[in-house]
Amino acid sequence: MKLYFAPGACSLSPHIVLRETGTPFELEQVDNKEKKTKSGDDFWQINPKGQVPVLELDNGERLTEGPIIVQYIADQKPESGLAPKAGTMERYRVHEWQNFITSELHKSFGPIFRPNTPDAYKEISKENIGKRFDYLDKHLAGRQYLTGDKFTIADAYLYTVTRWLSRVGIDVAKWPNVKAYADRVTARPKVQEALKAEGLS
Ligand SMILES: N[C@@H](CCC(=O)N[C@@H](CS)C(=O)NCC(=O)O)C(=O)O
Repeated sequence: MKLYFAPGACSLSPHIVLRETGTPFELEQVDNKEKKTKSGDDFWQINPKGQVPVLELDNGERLTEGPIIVQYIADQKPESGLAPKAGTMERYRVHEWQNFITSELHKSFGPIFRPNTPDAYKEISKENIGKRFDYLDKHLAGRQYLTGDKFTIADAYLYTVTRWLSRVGIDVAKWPNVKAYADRVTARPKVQEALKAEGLS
């Protein structure tokens, strides 16, 4: 498999899941501004949506959309426990988190990163993000990970977007349980490997 990624972008989530599941893979870095891969390919040809992550399977088929890619990876290695068995309530809990992260967090960061977004809109987005992290801070009290004691694909995603707080000038220390959670995830050996491979540590 090959993962197309941009350092620190949402592709960090499937990158972590590939490592946590012990899946063999290659990385291909994408310049998201120029839409070129490091090997010089036109990224629009690889993903007409022009976005990372893309997972290229060994048969050449390509899968996009981070929350789906991580399910695919985890389902190839059910023994890794990164995603509960399909059809169980535990699995729907993980989906519930994935949907929350993608719709309520991930896409609220986008406009703040864009230089042409009016400042007033950026402030509203930051306020909304703050409210979501207020909720997460309460939820994470007394929990190791989002759904309990086990790290799942939803944690790889939440961790990835939590890292963006500092990029938009929000101090994660405002939410002590989120901060402890982020430190806990950062300390995982496979997460360390992923950060290092993306040049983030
Ligand atoms: N719906 C997509 C969104 C992916 C996405 O937002 N990717 C960002 C990086 S975090 C990107 O590549 N942005 C570049 C662009 O839109 O031009 C998913 O969940 O995978």
